[in-house]
Amino acid sequence: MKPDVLIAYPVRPRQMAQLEEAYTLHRLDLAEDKAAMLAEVGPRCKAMVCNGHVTVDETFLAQLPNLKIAASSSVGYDTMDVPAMTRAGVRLTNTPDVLTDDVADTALMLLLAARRRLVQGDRHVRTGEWGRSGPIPLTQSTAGKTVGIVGLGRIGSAIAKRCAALGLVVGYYGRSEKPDTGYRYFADVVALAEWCDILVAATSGGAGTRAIVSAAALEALGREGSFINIARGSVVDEPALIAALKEGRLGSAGLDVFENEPNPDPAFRELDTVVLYPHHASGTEETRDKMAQLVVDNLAAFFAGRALLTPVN
Ligand code: 8YV
Repeated sequence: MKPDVLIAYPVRPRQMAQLEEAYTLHRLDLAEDKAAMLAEVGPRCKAMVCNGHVTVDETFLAQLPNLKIAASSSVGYDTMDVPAMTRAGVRLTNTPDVLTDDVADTALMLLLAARRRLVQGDRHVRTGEWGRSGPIPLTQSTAGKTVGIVGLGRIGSAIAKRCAALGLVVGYYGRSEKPDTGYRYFADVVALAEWCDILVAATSGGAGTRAIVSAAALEALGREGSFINIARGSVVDEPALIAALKEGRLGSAGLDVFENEPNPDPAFRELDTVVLYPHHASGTEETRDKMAQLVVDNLAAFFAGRALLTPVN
């Protein structure tokens, strides 16, 4: 008898085939009537595959009374109530490390694109506007500037390394100082924003970091400053960000994440000074393959009674 596994969000086809081979899959992601499906198969499912877009709260868990493991294809788990999962005896695994390089690369891509107005410049050439009215206005340099990273974890550290290679001076905010890094530490995000030209959010989401990049921090960045977000939309005061961009009090922004995904505030569309990306920092064939394989391997370890590869709780 194959164990029953709920698919709340699918992984890559290659790994879906591996899951299909080992388990009886219940495709909640494809179900028209999700409530009916959960009521029918929920009690049978010992395992679940999900990702960072799936909300796992007490109500959801109550429909999966025999769930023992949730394998998420994401490093972030701010949509999941981990204490409630632990209380319910549900292990959670995520996908750290394998996505670090692509996410850090995306931060740099957004940073350079925002400061050099890549999207505006592309449109300028494409529409023939260059020939009609000459070049776009001058843009903002990056080398020699200061960058402040909010959250110097795995991804933040990878961003810091790339920034240093570009000739940026690196400072960071975190809950505690990491003296071995050689980067300048700030115990306060506003103080970091006052010091730096470019602020990059690389912290995890959730209640503890909600609007940690405040209106005051954005104000401190100023007219030539940039804000880059590859973390979560919740970590910045988004209305304040929109207002600062609109009024030219913030120079530019590069955003991979938003409060309301996949339908961000339409105000962003009107702003030439922001580069938008559809929460796709880990969205490469290579990385999504590795993330999906970790999901498969964590489930295999669980059902074989071995230690989980990347446990959260
Ligand atoms: C994913 C992410 O795009 O890993 C994360 O936390 O935000 C992204 O890598 C998302 O979870 C969908 O899989």
